[in-house]
Amino acid sequence: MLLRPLLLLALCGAGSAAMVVSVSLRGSWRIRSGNGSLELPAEVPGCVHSALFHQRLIQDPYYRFNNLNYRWIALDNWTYIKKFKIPFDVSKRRKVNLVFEGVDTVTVVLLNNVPVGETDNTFRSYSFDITHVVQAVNIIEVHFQSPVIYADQRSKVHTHYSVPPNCPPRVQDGECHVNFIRKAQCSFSWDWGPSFPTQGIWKDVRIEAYNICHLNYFTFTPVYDNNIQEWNLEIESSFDVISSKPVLGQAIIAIPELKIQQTNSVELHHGERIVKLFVKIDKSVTIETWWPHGHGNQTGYNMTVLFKLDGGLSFEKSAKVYFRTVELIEEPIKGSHGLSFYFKINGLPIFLKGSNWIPADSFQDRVTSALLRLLLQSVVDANMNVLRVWGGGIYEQDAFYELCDELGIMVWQDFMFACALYPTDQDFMDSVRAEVAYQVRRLKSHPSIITWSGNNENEAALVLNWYDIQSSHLSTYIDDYVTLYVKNIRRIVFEGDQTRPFITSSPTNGAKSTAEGWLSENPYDPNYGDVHFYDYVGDCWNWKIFPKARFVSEYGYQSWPSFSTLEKVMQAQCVKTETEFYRRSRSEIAFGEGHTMGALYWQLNDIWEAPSWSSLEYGGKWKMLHYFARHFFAPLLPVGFENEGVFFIYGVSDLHSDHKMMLTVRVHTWSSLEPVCSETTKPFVMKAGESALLYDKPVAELLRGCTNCTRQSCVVSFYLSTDREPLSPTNYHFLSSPKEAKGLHKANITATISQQGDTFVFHLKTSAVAPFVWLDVGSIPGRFSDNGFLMTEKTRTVFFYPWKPTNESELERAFHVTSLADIY
Ligand code: BMA
Repeated sequence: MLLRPLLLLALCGAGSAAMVVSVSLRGSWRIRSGNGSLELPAEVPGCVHSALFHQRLIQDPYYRFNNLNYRWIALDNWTYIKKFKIPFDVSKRRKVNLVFEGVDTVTVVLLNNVPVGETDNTFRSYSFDITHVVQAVNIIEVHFQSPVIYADQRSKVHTHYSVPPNCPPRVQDGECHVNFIRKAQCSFSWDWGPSFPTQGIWKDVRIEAYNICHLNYFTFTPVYDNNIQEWNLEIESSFDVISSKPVLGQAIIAIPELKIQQTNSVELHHGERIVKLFVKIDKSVTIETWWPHGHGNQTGYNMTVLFKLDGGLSFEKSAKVYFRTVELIEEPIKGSHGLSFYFKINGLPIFLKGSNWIPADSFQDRVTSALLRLLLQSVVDANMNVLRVWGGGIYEQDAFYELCDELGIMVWQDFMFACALYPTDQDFMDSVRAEVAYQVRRLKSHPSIITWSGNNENEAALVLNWYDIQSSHLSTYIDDYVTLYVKNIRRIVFEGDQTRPFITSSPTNGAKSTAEGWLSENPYDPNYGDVHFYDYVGDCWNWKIFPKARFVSEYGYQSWPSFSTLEKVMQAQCVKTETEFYRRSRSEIAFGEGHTMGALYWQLNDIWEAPSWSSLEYGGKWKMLHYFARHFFAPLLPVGFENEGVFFIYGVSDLHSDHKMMLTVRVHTWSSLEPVCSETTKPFVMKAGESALLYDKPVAELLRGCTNCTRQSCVVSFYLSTDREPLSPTNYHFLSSPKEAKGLHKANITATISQQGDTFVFHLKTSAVAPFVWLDVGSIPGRFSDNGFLMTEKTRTVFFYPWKPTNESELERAFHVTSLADIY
């Protein structure tokens, strides 16, 4: 049976020969294994694994050890096949292209048995001229080569020197030489993810036919001219002009809310033509800028650009335009050697609070807009304002960046290179160049993206010699590094976009790395650039082990998903201690170190169900860490810690204005639900965008004032408030390890559940003080307003926000509560 393709007409006088016709080839295809023993239906966009699973030819690839059982899938060479009819007279079209928005990865494309193109890069689009091959009825075949075999072959032909690492650690059961293929680096396995080297047409595919000209791409960037303090808009469009005569017409740009209506004449000559349009926005027009979450609105303006060309041909593009500036400030700091490293958005220094994003699934066809919305909503719900799209995964789909724009999530966008050295052969570099130019063009109009970054940890890998390179060979690898990230990626980024900074690596020393030939001796220098910090040996409840760095773009601890509460305890508390240390270090220099302006823990999300560093489970359920993040990233936060027997509380404010408030400090005994003492400071002014010391008292003195309190029998809580309302979450400080707590009873915690609209109210009652109270409703999707908390009062109300319809009795049946004393 012939499949009926979807026909889309570009805006123009219908029936006109000028019109551009677009035929989607999405939907039903067939796939065939290398030797033809398997042939089955497959959806496009999609991948082979998903097709096999949907046809029940394999189990869920994530089940038990199926990553090993199904290794054969990636080792085979699959073919995607589709027979389709062209629903118009192709002979009347002078140019017909076959366009792939994304192919994963290495293929030869045949149309009617004629090779029409090849692909080798997941991260770019391809357009193949099929004018002389296309017929009324066609067969397209996309012959994939196993990515594992391809990578292996490429590494073998790279004979002059090796490009490490060869293989991932054995425990990961992964594949080798992923650095030789432009595909999600984590698809060959990572330390939190399985090896599923997918094959498939993972994005849209279509046929475009035209006679006169065709709009290849459309992109734009708002640019702020600092000298005259005026916004401009730079719009770039690329046309393929078939007509030998120049095509004349007009480009009409309209942004009604800004009262902009501008008409430019255009004249398109034969060939690939780039049209650049500039819109000067008059100073008298008030523009509301885009702000990160927690700092203001995400105002955007609807823009249409209409190209009205000769012969009734027209192209229209609509987009949302957002205005914001971003600067990366690296300047000397008084009292410290080194340079600052922080971002100013719209001129305001912003502390970046967030985490690192990895692909939400090994199989991208399972990542829906709804899932992205759920995960990204959880980002802002936890008071984060930034995500780093980590370089071992993928450049995310458009919906991801659109949601980040809408929700005010800043994006630190890595290029997709991670924890490896890379070849710089001509064809590898050609592929990378096309990838970078394409991605910059695709993504640069998003205000959410605040910086480009060349790679993940490759500066460190090279200079700290992770791969045991002989020193006599080092210069070759350094040359390759500079060729790839500086002479190519950086150059191409700046050709396409000068509105945001470019960092060569993460971690890096920034300007210092640049000055030292792009590779600093120690990219982890706390006085320059960003650092990554992992320490699984030291006591992570002790803030003294953490680096007082300018910016910490990765740090974290592992935990199990749902089934083990104990691990979650550890992970949440460790990341809390570390993040609070970074936030309180924002305004101070101690022994030359400090002015920390970013804390992005590793990692936000999971690619499958496994123990990992994530705060969200696969599917989006909040771990205890994510509930903690909501508190430790709160805009106004009191942070408590001890130094040399003295208890300190700092206030941290991310607010834009000064506020008058008070600090209340309470001491509770583990054995009673009444605080044993409480003190409230005089009102003081918490300065905007600062951290400041609010309170200090020797612990002995604090305890002396509270009857019978010892470090083991008591715990401290504290919060900021006006005389009417609390302004911050209630934070707490353990005076000894909770496992040494004296007087801590097993708490009997009960809940009555009622419904209020879409929300469920949990009225909790406890018989005793309970640390780390963990409420669980099993597999009912949703999140609580708070969880993992210290319950020092008899009752507490917590809300449950379901993500799917549920009811009281279902929740009652699933409800389970634990606290620390249930585990120890
Ligand atoms: C970081 C990341 C990843 C890794 C994580 C945990 O450095 O860049 O490579 O998954 O550590 O080990």
